Amino acid sequence: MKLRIAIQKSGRLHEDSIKLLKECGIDINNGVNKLKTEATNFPLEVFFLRDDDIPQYVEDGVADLGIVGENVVLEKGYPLETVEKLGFGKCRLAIAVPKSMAYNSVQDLHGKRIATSYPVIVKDFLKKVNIEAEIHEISGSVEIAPGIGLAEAICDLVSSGSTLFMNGLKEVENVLRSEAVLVANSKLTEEQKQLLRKLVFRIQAVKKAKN
Ligand code: PRT
Ligand code: ZN
Repeated sequence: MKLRIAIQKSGRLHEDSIKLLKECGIDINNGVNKLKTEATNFPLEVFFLRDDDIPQYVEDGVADLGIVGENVVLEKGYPLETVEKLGFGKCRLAIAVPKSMAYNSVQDLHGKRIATSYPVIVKDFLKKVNIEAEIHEISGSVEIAPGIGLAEAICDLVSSGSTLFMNGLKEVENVLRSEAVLVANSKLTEEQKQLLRKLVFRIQAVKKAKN
């Protein structure tokens, strides 16, 4: 019996995900350009996927575990179990508007068009603050939307803030704080759960050693 874990194939979470497994004493081959690999000293199979696909693979039980940003987990909305926060991939999902726009409160978003790759989370946020705005879903380069007249505001991931700054935007609402998390399929067998506990125990030890 093995646990199957899905991690990002390439991108911001790839390196840190591999590093975490290594720090847990799990030896795997670095898998760029590979679909999957096996750990040599732990019953773990590693799948390399696009981050957006990870929640569904875990939900479908093709993988038992996944490492992915909370932002993606929430947007997809599957009933996965968040087992552990991992302390990397930290960012926030924020609403930003052109620097020149007068902005006093969330009321100023009323009737505006908001461009985002996170329509579900943004819709939820707008409902919570009781604002009616139009959501324009776009899949990339969200920050250029106000400049080309597609929207008056955007909602996108921010870490340093330099992308917003370079595009003449200012951050006005924090919608979500996010970091990479370990998620699990909600129907693991007892045997799988036991292995998962072993893995989580090691992850917690790695985290403790860093504090
Ligand atoms: O190919 P694949 O689909 O797997 O990757 P991807 O391109 O969809 O995702 P990727 O690798 O960019 O990000 C993976 C995860 O990293 C995200 O889902 C977040 O959980 C996390 N993360 C942390 C970030 C950022 N920080 C981040 N800054 N993801 C994206 N960004 C982008 C943001 O969208 C914006 O374009 O970086 C830009 C802003 O950065 P600053 O530093 O200029 O503010
Ligand atoms: Zn992606």
